[in-house]
Amino acid sequence: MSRESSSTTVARTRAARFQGPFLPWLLEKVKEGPVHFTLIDPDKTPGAKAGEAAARAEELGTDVLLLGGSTGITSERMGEAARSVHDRTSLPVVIFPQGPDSLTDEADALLFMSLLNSRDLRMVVRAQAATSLHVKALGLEPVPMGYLVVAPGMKVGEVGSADCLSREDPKGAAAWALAAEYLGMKLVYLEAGSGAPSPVPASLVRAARDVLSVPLIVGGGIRNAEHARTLLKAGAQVLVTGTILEEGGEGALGPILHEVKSARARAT
Ligand code: 1GP
Repeated sequence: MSRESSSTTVARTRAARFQGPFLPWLLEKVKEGPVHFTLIDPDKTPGAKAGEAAARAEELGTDVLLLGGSTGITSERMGEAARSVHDRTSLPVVIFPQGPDSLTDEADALLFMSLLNSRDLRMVVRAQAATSLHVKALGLEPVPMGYLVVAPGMKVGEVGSADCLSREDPKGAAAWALAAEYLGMKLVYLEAGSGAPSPVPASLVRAARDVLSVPLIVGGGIRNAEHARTLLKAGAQVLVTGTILEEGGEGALGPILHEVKSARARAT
């Protein structure tokens, strides 16, 4: 079903749909303070469950719904999840891709990312070349993003053959982040890996933020308000959490979002 006909059918029941484009919206929003993205894995939280999880996250105050995971996502699964999130929320829905097979025109945008510190050229640029014409045909908004995996890297570090950035080398992290910006990336993401025992160290976040002009996204292992506070203080402009909501942890997501909103209120 086309986007138009599907949205007409359900217009009376769904919340007002986000009107893109996504990147200019995000850049404006980040100017006014930090924001929060919730990551939902359509493999672990499929179909209507994705919409339910997104609605809970929206109620708590998240700003953007990312759909993605490291393995097992087809474009059909991605499409079902994106539709159900659109049905239940008015949040932007953005694909955080595992690869070329997980794309759908039901989303508002795609993080068109390069895992810059991978040893595998497929992760750096070859998969992107294999996918670009398909992205265009789908009419998906591509958002150029430099993706940098920090130790321990978890599953994405493994699947992505990453030479993980050292947790003890802030200058190294700054150099990679700035290289991403100089290559034209509109966003830079420091990723410790989903389920990481602790988030990206504040020293790396601070060093990267000091040299960047584009927004800095930080994710992986953020579990509580203290983590959020520390990363926001170090200069993270977008915090990403996934696991806590997946594990039914609204109790933990609430305080994290409280930190993000407080930092936002202080910034304006
Ligand atoms: C993964 O950074 C995100 O890409 C989310 O990590 O699941 O640890 O919150 P968590």
